[in-house]
Amino acid sequence: MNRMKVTAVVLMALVLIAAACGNDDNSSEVGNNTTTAPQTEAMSEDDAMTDDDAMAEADDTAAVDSSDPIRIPLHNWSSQLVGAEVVGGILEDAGFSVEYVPSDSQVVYQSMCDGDIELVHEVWEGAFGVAFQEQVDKGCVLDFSTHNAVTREEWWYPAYVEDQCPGLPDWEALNACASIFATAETGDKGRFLGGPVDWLKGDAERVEGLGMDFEVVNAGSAATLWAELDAASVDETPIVLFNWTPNFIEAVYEGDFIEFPLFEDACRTDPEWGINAELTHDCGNPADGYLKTGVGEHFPETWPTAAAIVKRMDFTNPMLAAMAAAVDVDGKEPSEAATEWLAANESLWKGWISG
Ligand code: TMO
Repeated sequence: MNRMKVTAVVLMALVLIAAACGNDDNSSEVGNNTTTAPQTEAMSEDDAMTDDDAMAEADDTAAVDSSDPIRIPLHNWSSQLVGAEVVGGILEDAGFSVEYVPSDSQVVYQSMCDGDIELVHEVWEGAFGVAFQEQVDKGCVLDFSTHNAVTREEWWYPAYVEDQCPGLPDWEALNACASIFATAETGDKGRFLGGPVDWLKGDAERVEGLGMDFEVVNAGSAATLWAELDAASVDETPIVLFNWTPNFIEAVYEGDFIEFPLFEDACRTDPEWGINAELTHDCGNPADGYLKTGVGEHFPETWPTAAAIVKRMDFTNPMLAAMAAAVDVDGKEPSEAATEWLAANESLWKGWISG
């Protein structure tokens, strides 16, 4: 809305200037800033304000950002789906158009590098740190901002499993009772129910690196994880599955993350690091991981105002947990949850727009 008003005012100004210049082609350039010369150059020719200078200046202030839609990925967990439409809703309020693109949550970093996606507002260190950093190191993706939220993504069990497997949350205690997690599918190995394959590549490597008697079975969707947890909880069937925080889970189930050997970056890359000198991944995921916003290098170049707004966006643990709960507990559609979040937090995000 704001932008429409701004555009109208600028259009008026351009019409006046164009009339003065005797050139009525200029109004077509509103919203399209590819041709504007830097203002300093225009001014350096002559101290006096010429009509040409005025036109250049009007263009500078009128049309810095591209009018193309800003492409935001949609992934396969609830806080992200809600947050994507929150980010999009804020940008729309500021006058930009957005497009939502269902995306694989690992491949998206390559897509940003290729200039096909503008931003990822939930870069979780545990799941995506490696894929993200690879593109940041290339220079085509920017490590743009770090949210207030602190994240953890890890093997997790509901509290009743503690009685069935003494010594939890220690990973060696878990491994010692692997057989109680065995199913027809996993034979004499314990079954670890992992997330969809695009979230994490490291579980099977960890089982190997730590020599665990477990087999990783990947759920097809987040909904499968929660359905299995729900079903297991009814009769207290042993279960260990992938979970994370912030999430809706902590408001609904008691339970804990498994404590693996503490994460260090080298654990993922240096076989000699850790208790297994021959293999990587002999450690847990980061226990206090970051949540970042990553953007394609092209984004602040093409949409500088929008990028400045995105940079000010800052999500906390309670915000993300509530976005997830709106969908997974209250059964709302992500767009409905996003609309409600925007209505309830207007002064916060208006501040992100105005700076
Ligand atoms: C990226 N995730 C929060 C699903 O672990």
